[in-house]
Amino acid sequence: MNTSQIALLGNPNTGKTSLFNALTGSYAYVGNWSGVTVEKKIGEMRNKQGKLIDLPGIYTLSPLSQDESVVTNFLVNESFTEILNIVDASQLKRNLNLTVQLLELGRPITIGLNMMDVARQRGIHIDSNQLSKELKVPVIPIIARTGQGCERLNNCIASEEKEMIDPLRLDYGPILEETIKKMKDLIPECNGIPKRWMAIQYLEGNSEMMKQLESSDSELKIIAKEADRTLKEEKVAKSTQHHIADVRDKFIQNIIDASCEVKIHAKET
Ligand code: GDP
Ligand code: K
Ligand code: MG
Repeated sequence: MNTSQIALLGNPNTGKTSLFNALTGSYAYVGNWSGVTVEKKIGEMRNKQGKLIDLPGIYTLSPLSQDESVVTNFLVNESFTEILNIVDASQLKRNLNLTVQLLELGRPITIGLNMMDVARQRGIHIDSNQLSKELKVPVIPIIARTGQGCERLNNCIASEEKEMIDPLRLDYGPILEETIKKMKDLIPECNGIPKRWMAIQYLEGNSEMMKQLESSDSELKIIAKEADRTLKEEKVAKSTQHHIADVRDKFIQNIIDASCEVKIHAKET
């Protein structure tokens, strides 16, 4: 038995609870995340290879609600060994937005590609091997409701001691790259979290990250404001947030083009 602590993360309604139940035994410790009324659920993996930590379903790390601030706070301050990111195969584009933010963090991660039956019914064909190659992390297709693929996912999680992976490094263009460099000089060391990730999260308006970086917040704010002004002046984007979203959208679209095929009668991608 090892002591893996696996953080289960994904968008709302993607089958997180179904997968949690498929991977853990009947016993789950339930409490609240400290300071908030958001439920915290931790289950023992069936194969006893570690604990699965259920986190609130979110679309992005930037908190709009208590639920979302729990996740950033967890990623920055709690100890865990790897991430299990559940992704809805029938809503791949929307789901990959969170995945990109997790890949930028550089922690070991496995993707459970859920709702494969729904995707198929909608004429969406996903080449999970290709998707895995594009994202450079394991991608296991599953149907959490029936348990299909969950054994394979379980084996994949349990397979080896996880090492840090190279954080995904998107190019946010000269203005933001220069900004990120300046910010990194001001950001203090924090639990081995990449300073680049903290800078990007700060720039996209993650208020939990701003709270975390309180000590240098006033200086960071000036740099971030300057970047936002320059992006607007040079007509790169409407705002920093829009620019970051654009860069990620392009990256995600390329990945979808390379790994997905949609039949003519499909309703959506
Ligand atoms: P959560 O909100 O992310 O915790 O998702 P749930 O586990 O509650 O699942 C939301 C709904 O999707 C439930 O009705 C599940 O039965 C259903 N569901 C979960 N996984 C699958 C799947 O792979 N295929 C299908 N068709 N339905 C699923
Ligand atoms: K639900
Ligand atoms: Mg749930």
